[in-house]
Amino acid sequence: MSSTTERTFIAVKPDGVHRGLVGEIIKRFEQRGYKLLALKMVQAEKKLLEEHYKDLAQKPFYAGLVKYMGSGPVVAMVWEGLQAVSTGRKMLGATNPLDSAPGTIRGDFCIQTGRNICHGSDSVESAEREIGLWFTKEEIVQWDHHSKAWIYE
Ligand code: IDP
Ligand code: MG
Repeated sequence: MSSTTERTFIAVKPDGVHRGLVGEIIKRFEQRGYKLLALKMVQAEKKLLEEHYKDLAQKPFYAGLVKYMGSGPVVAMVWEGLQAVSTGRKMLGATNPLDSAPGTIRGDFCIQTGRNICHGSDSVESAEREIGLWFTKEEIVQWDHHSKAWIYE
């Protein structure tokens, strides 16, 4: 299987921020070897959250999900590297933390689907859409400019 460099949108949800897990989640992506391209703490507007989760608009938990995501600040990030989308999802674990393998972020730190502490894009296309929703172009660093002095390939 070929590996491609991808960008993914990862967010620490309000419960993850509240519980002091921002550093832990960042650490795992850094340690794995992904590059941090953008990072900010946001008290998200309802409109942004509704747009972010628009594919779930028909689900019974949608209103609660938008409320949960707006209940406090979110730490929004863009990470880049080989297969960042699918590997990011593996690192987060299953949506229902009770099904998340130990060793994954959700599998190590939570037990409820409705309070599962982190978000990760589920495809390259949704990553692109989500990055565009949460960040302006100027907020995303261009590591290319520094690559000669940088450790990554
Ligand atoms: P994902 O976050 O693993 O991609 P999605 O199916 O995209 O999972 O759902 C988005 C988020 O909506 C979940 O992370 C979780 O916070 C919430 N969610 C999903 N299913 C339920 C549910 O059955 N009850 C309550 N919240 C849910
Ligand atoms: Mg999803």
